[in-house]
Amino acid sequence: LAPGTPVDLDNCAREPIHIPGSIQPRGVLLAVSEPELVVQQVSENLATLTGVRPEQALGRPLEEVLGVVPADLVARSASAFGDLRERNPVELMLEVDGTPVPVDAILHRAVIRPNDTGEGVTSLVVELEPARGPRPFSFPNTYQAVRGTIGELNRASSLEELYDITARAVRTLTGFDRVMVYRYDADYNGEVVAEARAEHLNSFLGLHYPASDIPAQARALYEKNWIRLISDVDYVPSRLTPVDHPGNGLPLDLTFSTLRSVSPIHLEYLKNMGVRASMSISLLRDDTLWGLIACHHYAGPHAPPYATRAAAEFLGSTLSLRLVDRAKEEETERALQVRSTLAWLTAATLDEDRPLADTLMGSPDLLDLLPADSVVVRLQGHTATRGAELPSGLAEAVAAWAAGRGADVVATDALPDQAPQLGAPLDLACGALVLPLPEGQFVLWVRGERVRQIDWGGDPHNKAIAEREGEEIRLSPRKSFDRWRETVRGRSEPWTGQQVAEANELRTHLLEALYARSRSIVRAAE
Ligand code: BLA
Repeated sequence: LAPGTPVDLDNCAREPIHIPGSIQPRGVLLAVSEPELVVQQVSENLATLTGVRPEQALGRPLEEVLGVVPADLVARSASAFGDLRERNPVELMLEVDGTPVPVDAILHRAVIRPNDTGEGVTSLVVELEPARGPRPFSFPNTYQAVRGTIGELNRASSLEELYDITARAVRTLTGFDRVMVYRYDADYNGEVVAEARAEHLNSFLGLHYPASDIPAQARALYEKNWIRLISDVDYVPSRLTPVDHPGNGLPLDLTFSTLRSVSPIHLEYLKNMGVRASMSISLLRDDTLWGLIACHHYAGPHAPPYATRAAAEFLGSTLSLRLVDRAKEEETERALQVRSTLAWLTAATLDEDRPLADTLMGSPDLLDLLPADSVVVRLQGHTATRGAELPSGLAEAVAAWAAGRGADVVATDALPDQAPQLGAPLDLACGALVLPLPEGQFVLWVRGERVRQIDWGGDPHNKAIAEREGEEIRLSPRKSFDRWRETVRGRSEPWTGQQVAEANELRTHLLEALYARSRSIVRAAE
């Protein structure tokens, strides 16, 4: 965004976050040509870690910056077969002013000029971070912890359990104050579905956030690069010099960089939340983002070493795989449950001595078939209700509206919007699924608005944020929740295609039952 452009939700998604032209200064970056390994671009803070100033490095061989042995290690890692990322981190020992300095080198290739295969001319990007944690990195340190968690994930029997195990394990591994599993709905609004946190923190569990909190271009980037760390939100970005890559005259693509400087809008957001360091890991289903593991640190900066981050990322992908399996299992279980309920109800409707309304509202009833806040049936002159009581006449009015639409099944999650004349109360009937039947008969399920009230003001930490909001701070969790509520005002939990299909099946059986009964009435009269 051009300087001075006011930030709003429209231009937010247009910020090109993959080419910020700068990095976070917890490390330094060098882009080098291959195979010569001549330095083409560096971050301005190069000397802080290597003791070599940018102007001494540019156009020079990498070994003049890192030393012969480290440069050779980089060269050998870069030319080895397979995925570069698998070799990361490359452990180097630099010598700066006569002192040995251990650093982690994280390597990847950035495409400078693509060809038909998408590869073309690349530049080797070498990111150096001061080594933290035990050296050499050994599997017992990190891998054992991860292995235990994988076992737990394999034994877990519900989605909730999977989320919880992951949140706890990532927190143990990385030491963040708060670790959340954040799950998207179909519109990319998010909900915190699991949380592991330090005791003194208030809970974010169950909180909702609007899709705009993580704009589309950020989601697209997170589908490619599965982890990002903002180790200190108060950092001063270090510019790349020259700012454009000499190979193409364009800003270096930092999609796969680990030090990429993040969006200033997002930094403001985190500061408003009281967050000092943030990390997030992508959770994918069929290559599409379905959620994130989001980590916060409050008291100060936080920078787990690269190997730990890689282990956390690995847990994220394992969770993703398990979740896909588990979600399918739950779908299957639910489908079986519904089938047996449907079979039972259909069998029961054959008992022609019993009014259909009574049968459908027995046990199991229509709420077992389809989760909703209430269900109303009007059949053979009988009306019956389960769940929350609706204002008198409302069910009939909604059914008449639905009948007028001429469809076999009418499903909406925005009734107040689509039929404002009905005056349906938000808390009771924002969503309706109707089976219009002959002669004013019907089956109607309704769902209330899916807003959950959250008491942000009750907590001292959030109160401070709320007070600052009074002075026109735009982005914060509370405002964020308000915005989510705006986007979902007057909406219920949507009806799934599966649920609509199941309701339709019930309709077919009901029509048959009604027909059979009318014939037996005719027979009896004869
Ligand atoms: C990025 N927004 C993000 C990220 C998260 C969130 C997790 C990924 C970066 C990171 O790991 O910190 C949002 N973080 C949350 C949410 C919770 C949380 C919802 O902890 C809930 C507990 N953000 C806005 C608005 C804009 C915006 C209004 O709220 C734009 C106007 C932008 N968010 C924004 C951008 C990024 C982002 C641009 C990308 C940051 C980057 O990777 O450069």
